Amino acid sequence: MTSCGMRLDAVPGAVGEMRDSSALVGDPVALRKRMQRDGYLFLPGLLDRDRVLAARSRLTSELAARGHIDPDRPDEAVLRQGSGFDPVAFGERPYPVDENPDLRSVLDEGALPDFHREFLGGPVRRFDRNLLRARAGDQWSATYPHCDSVFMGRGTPRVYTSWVPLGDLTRDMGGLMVLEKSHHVERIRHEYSGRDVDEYCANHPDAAEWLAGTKSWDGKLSDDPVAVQRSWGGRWLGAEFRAGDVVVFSIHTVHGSTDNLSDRVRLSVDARYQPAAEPADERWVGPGAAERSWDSMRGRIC
Ligand SMILES: O=C(O)CCC(=O)C(=O)O
Repeated sequence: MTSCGMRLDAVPGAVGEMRDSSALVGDPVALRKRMQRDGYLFLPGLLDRDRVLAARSRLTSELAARGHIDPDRPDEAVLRQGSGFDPVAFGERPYPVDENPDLRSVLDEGALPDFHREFLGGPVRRFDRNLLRARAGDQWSATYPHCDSVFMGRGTPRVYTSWVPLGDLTRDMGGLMVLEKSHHVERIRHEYSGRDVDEYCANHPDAAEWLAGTKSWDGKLSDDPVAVQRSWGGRWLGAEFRAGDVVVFSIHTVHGSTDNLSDRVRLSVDARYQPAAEPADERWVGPGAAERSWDSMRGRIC
């Protein structure tokens, strides 16, 4: 098991399996208690598998049309070497969900919004900005450790991410990993999670560079997942994910992903839900939410 090119399981006890919480669906009190304790809920088979696969199909067709995957086996999404595939340009972008009706249906109808309504105890709002991830190749095979709080912490803290694998992921394809009980680590919460990717120190000499966009922070907790586990304890937890599974986690849960060591493209989407009546981070909702803009930069006295 590697992430960002580093072996996570070199130290005994450093990795483990996510706990299956699907038996708790229908019992919101138990779900909240489990979230409070673990910082995530792994819900295998919660979603309509056929819908998830149909949503995937649209993306693999796009990849095939652009010549990035083997056209004879588009379902497998086997990467064509030298095809110029750029996982960041294709994935890692706000995804226009409306252009993929099956994905829209997964996110807005049935089990997923029902789950969030039950879990949050009332009407929910899905963020308008949803991220597609395509992970493949050496350089972009994983996501570095971070918390979502630094990206979307300007509204209610009751924002929950749903990470949805678009397809069956064998172990060598990697997938989401969460750091066990990291949402309880006070220092992460107060030092790292207190920051915001669009904030700069207005009284520092480099303020103009932040405003011009020549200086920025990418929200990383660290680019070394092994050091993160050693420093903060807990295990990196993962699973072998299938289409139809979902992992829900809090904005204070440290997470990232394991490397995709296979020859196939790993596709997933992350969508966020919060109580409809609570304040929402303006960068993620409403018109223009899809494009992150420097207008959202905020200066503070540091
Ligand atoms: O899919 C991944 O590589 C990581 C996903 C992630 O970081 C997120 O959902 O916030």
